Amino acid sequence: MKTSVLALVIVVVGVIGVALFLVLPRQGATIPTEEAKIPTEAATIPTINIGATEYSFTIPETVPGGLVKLNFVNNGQEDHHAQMLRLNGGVTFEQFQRTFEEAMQAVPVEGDAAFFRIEEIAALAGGPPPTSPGNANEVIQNLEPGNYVLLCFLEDPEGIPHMAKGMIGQFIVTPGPAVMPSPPGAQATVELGDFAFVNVPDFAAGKTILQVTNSGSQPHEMIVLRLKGISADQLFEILSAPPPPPGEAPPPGPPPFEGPLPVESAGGIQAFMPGETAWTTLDLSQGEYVIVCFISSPLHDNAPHLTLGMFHAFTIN
Ligand SMILES: [Cu+2]
Repeated sequence: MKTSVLALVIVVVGVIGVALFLVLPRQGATIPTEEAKIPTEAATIPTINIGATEYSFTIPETVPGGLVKLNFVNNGQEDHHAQMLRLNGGVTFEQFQRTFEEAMQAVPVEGDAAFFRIEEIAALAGGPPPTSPGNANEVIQNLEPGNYVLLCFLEDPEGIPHMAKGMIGQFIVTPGPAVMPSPPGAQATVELGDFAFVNVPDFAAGKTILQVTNSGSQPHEMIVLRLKGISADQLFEILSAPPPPPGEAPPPGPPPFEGPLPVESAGGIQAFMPGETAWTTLDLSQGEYVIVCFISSPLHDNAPHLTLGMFHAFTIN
């Protein structure tokens, strides 16, 4: 998704600015300039730039709380994403780092379940979705103040998750402005439920600001993938195959497919908590797509949500 919604936001902010200008009482030249400026500034959602490459993030040390637009640019050679986590109150970056390293060491023995210990000290807090090299994605989120980390779970060609190669970022969210900017105007909405994508709109080609609400009781995500020479049924079969036991390589051939999955990252938003709403800009063209939630459910033997119903195929003509 190379293009941005900046132009639209400028238009929206402009419209709000004009509306406020029309609605606010005018007192001629007696209004001090500072006061007159406040409504326009409060209506702007600040943009935070996040960069990704092999294997690190760039992000400002501090980010203002409240509604922010996260503009994620992949400057690398591999796909990257930025799953954000908000550390529980009192948890330091050092404590997170220690827990994270212990979890990574436990993966060969415990498998993906080792990551649940990270969730004991942090909450999944959304973030930009998988993004292919040279491309960008935008999400708008309401950030609570606190200590945050970014993780890239995507794997290198050897199957090692990027976060194990140092792809961890950190930032602090400071208290938000007294007057919140207005939420972005969405053209479509979708809900993430237990365990289904609910009220999925008819996606159209071109740009759509999609409002995404987690109406379930578990964290969920919405990852959009474009299919390249594979059917949705075939992809489902591959993704829902049980993973090999921890520490074991996948069984040798005959493969359904070898090498990287024949899919392309097409936007979405990383996992966030129940009751929260966020926005993501989709820019889709003609083709076959699926929406997937890869989060696993501790209540269902760690089965990925995609096997419980969070796998939705659609076509754009
Ligand atoms: Cu889910």
